[in-house]
Amino acid sequence: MTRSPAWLALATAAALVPLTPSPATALAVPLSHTTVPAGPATSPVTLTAPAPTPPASAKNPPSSPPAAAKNPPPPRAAGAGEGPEQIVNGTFDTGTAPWWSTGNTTPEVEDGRLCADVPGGTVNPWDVIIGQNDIPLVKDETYAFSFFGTATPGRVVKALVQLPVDPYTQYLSAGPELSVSGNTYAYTFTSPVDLPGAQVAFQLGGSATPWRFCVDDVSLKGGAEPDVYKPDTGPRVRVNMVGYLPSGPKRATLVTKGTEPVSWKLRRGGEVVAEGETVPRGVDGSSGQNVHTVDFGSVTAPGTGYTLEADGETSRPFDIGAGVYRDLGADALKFYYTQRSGIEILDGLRPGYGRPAGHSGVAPNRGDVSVPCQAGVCDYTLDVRGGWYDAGDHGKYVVNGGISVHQLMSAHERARADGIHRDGDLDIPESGNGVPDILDEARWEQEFLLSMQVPDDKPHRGMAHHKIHDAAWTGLPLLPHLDPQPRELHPVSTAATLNLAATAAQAARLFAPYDAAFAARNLTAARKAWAAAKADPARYADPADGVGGGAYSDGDVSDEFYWAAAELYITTGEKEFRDFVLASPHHTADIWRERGFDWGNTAPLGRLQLAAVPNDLPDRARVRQSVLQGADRYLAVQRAHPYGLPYNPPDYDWGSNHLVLNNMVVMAVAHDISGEAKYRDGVLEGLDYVFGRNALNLSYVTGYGEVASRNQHSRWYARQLDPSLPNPPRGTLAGGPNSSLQDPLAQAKLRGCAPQFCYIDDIESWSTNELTINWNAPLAWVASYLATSAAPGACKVVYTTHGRWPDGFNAQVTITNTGSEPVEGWSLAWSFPGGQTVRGHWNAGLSQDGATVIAKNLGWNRTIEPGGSVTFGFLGAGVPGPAPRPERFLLNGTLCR
Ligand code: 9MR
Repeated sequence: MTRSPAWLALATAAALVPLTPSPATALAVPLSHTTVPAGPATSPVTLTAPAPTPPASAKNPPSSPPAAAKNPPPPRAAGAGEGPEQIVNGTFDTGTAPWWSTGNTTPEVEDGRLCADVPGGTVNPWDVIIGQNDIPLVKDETYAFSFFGTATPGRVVKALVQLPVDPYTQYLSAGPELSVSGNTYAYTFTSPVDLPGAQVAFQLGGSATPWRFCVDDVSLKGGAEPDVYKPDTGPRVRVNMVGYLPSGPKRATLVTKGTEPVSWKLRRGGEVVAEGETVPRGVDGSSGQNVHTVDFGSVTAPGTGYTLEADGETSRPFDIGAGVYRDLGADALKFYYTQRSGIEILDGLRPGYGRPAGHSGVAPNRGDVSVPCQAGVCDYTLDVRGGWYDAGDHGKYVVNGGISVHQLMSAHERARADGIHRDGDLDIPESGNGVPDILDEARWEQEFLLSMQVPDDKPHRGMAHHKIHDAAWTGLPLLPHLDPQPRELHPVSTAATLNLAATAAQAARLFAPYDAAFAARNLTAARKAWAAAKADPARYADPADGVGGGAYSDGDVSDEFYWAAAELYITTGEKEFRDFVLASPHHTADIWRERGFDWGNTAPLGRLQLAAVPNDLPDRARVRQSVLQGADRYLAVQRAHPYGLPYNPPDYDWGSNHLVLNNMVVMAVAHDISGEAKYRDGVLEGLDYVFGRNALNLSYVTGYGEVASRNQHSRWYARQLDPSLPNPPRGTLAGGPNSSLQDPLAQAKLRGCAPQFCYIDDIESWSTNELTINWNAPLAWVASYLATSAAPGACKVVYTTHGRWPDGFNAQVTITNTGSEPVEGWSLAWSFPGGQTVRGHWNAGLSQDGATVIAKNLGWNRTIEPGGSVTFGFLGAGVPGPAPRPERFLLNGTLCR
């Protein structure tokens, strides 16, 4: 459950602050000897000894300027607007002087820019440098530093303004990720020292392979105002820009200085349809804003173009309608196809997103058909092609893949009787194969997870490799098939092994009706993984293994054990797994963290599954009750929050949007269990935050709402960097506010942000604005829940198993009409939790498709009068394993409780 620190913080390299300062000093050669009054023209001249800077050096400025300081510049007033340019020849109009470089690269002017071939095979950023010295800095003055840079292929570099001698104190340290097409980067900093001879340096080393760097318009201007980033937050009335369900809560938030109630008006087409007074809520800690709330829940009339007015401001328009989320489920799921590795993405299926297969053994790719381990880790290669790319990088990680594929399968398992996930609904290559597309999509990942399991004849057999990714980080943009990096398998871990056990056990039961062999393969893999994890229960991924891919380390896997045991128990009903579940501390502990659950906190997955999926656990009633307790906690947080957020830690986590959504998953399961409307309302109000009722007035889902995230960090949806590439597809969730600001852009723009403001829709902000498979998964789950969460019908179903024998059973079903109107021409749907199938039947016609059964009246019993019932029965066949009663029944499409 513990986390590694940052993936890229380790990587970006390695970094803003070198962890192991090297004493090595690079030789620097002047680019133009005319300006350097030293040494014979043939021998390199050392101008400076560029080297790393120790951490936090800016706090320890040198006590006196270096002796070389001869002509300190005249002091200037701080903040005096645009100050004078301090860089000499930053536009390279007059050649390369006075820029210098280390001896291992030879900059030249090309098309008006300074360009240089950067050698491969260096280790540290400071092994290759291009710089300029003798730049005066004035204490307390704020400077604006900017440049245009490109890297071919893309690379992270270091851009520094620093002391040119030991201890190389950095006054500005940025780690921009340069792309092939190039970008302008701008930063501000305030100098903590008076220093006549500072250095501007581009540290370019640390790459295994050679690349080309170009830079232009390098500028350092003194006296600039500090760069205060002010997002455009539009009108101060914040609503769900996508809309509100007629049957759901309808709240909005007003940002205002006022502390007294003000009047609000809801308008449609110029007409006032409702009005009232706001409720002052004081200063909200998550935004730092003084806010009021508006409740217009009494309005239920469907319509488009509603606006809400208060305090002289008019909200962005929104709809009220039963269909406002109609496409959300499919859009959130379609995201996975374009994340696929190892297969061509067909433009015909995703116009604008077509691309060749990534990492399928075609140069310049160097994977994933026969991937070796990192040096010293194993002596074999694995074919691990396929799966989904985790995020905006090309890595594939078992722990993150695990929770993602689990949530997709769970969305389907929950709603099989509802029939909302169908074959053909996602436009994927497998559409039309008779299997619901959501399962086909899940299988794409599950096959990859299976391939990460260590073969039987190798050490650590049965365990899963933690991850496979590039040997070094790549820059943006970079389409998957163009990634030239070597790919490596990383060591096995208990966490990855348990993710495999859990998802394979789940896949075994979900694929059984469609592909018995695949189901059996999964069950075998799950059992093997479980045994391997039990035998090696504390093999943790190294938190420092974050170069070229995320670390995803987790030093407590007792929760992964619990989740895997729960899935294995549900699938097999076996005592070993039941006993493990019952003995696990996670089975009874309060596991409902306010911060939500995620790949590193998986106990809630086990608990939710045991509560939601039919099984014979002896304390299942208590387990179900515990979900309501968790949901009540999130409801309480939400009620206290003036933006209606069921998540309110003092600092927001990486990927906070999916943590918000996962808290909503708990509420949704509580609603399924109890039928209490307050839980569904909680889910709906949580969505308001995601779709614009927030401090930034922004929808975090691409294509949803008038103003929405669209520049999520990705190497292939990189339109912000290369107009020939697309933005992320509609239905892509941005990670969202992250108080830790791990990336340089966020650090430059968002410093000091209140939690909700720690977000920027910029492709460079990988710590606030990435997209991932595990973030879209709860969005897809919640959308799928919404499509099946309408108020229950006036009916009750009693399903009784009268007899069970080794390969069969006899069941009777009674439907009671608890309403006041007759039910005409009824049909009843359910799905079998185990591998049950219908054989003979009486008093109703039964048909089965996959696990789902539909029972239809026989004409003579087509009417169920108010208060009346019908009873029918059937003979069923079972497969080995548990065959619990189905629990979810839909009568003519509405749920019976
Ligand atoms: O989402 C991950 C977050 O929970 C971790 O705290 C963070 C540091 O390990 O890593 C995040 O995951 C990133 C991964 O390491 C690499 N691919 C992109 C992921 C999302 O930013």
